[in-house]
Amino acid sequence: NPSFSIKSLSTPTPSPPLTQDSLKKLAADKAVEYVQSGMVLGLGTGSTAAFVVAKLGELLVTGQLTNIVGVPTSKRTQEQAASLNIPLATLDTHPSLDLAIDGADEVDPNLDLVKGRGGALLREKMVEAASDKFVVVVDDSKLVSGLGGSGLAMPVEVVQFCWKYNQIRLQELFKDEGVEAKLRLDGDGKPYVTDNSNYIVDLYFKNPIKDSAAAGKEISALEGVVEHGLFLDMTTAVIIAGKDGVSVKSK
Ligand code: ABF
Repeated sequence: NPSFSIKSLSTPTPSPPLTQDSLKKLAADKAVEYVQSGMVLGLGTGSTAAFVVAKLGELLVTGQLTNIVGVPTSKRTQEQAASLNIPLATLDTHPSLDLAIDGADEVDPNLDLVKGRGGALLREKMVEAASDKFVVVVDDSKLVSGLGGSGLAMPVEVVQFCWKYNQIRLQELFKDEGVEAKLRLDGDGKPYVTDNSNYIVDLYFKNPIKDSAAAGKEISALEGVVEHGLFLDMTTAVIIAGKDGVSVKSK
């Protein structure tokens, strides 16, 4: 199995054309090399993490992996893993995990992350914080020079009670940065409801967040905020698939 002390390595990828899905699968296949029989695993959410879960299912069928237990980070992942007969558990029964593997929305040069555009940030953060190692799988479109710099959402999960009050307070918190705070809606135009029955207020930054640690603390200090999508100092390694191959970065 690969060592986490490897700083960076590249392996050639097969030709020809790599779609974004094939890049995600390449990253997922590499990440699964870190999995050993008997491990308790955090199972991520999103299209890249779904390739990881699918591969784990395959390895169980062929007998190349045995005796693994997965702790899913969303109902979606729970359903996928159950359909592949991956034994499942929760943090209540397995409060310490060996390894979590999950996707991300943004990865900065410090290997800090924005996560949660898929809506699963709370369970992802709980499971990944409980894991000894946390491996992130992305295609290279997720790399940013600073978090919040993609112009896309940085999610904040809030309780439904007086969500608008928190939307206003979040916008106020970052008024100097000109942040827009918007309630996330589902496909029917109704508020998006998380697996934990909360709402999500998405923050849109105009520029990368200057001090993401301070921003995270300030957001968490608001009563009624459940969790935010800044995943700081949590990453063990990031597996990045791009047209030139798969690289592994660790701190
Ligand atoms: C999860 O899925 C989330 O934290 C992140 O929002 C999203 C990434 O999805 P994808 O792999 O489909 O881009 O990892």
